[in-house]
Amino acid sequence: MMLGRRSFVAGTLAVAAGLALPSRAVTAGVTIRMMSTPDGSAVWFNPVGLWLPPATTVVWRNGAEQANTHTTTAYHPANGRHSLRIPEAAIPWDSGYLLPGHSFATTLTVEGVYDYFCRPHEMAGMVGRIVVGRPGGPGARPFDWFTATHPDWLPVPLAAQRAFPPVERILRDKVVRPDSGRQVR
Ligand SMILES: [Cu+2]
Repeated sequence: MMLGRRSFVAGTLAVAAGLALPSRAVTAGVTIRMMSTPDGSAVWFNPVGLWLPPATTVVWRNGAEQANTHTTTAYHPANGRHSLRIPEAAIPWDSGYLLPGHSFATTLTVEGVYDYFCRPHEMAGMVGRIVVGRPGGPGARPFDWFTATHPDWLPVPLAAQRAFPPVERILRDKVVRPDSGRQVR
């Protein structure tokens, strides 16, 4: 299972590199680190908010020095009936469990707001937000936008809601680091 995931990541990066030709530019990748305190009492993505131009490859990395297992999982009904918080036309991703030393990559091409979470740590507020190009789509709507039309979807937990940086701050700062106390690494 892990071997397959590494192969997928390698394949994704190879495709991205192959597309990085003058006629079909793909912006070089950025890395989001999956972090935790050694005892797992605090968990976070760094950066937690990010603005990117379309067609940027994003790599989530769980460092080899880390002690916990994480995922990067798009808010999308295909991922365990979570509510939709990425653009309708975007392909949802789910890294599966990443042990320390493992990474996952995907390329975001559709403009809009992308909210994602870590499966084991969503309730602890381990979530992140990426704005690709101009903000818009379900991720730019209030957290309860779907309750009347899709009552079977799962709401975003309150701790996770509080952890997302506002879209306006991401547009202003481009890179949003976690709050103080989570910046030690
Ligand atoms: Cu996690």
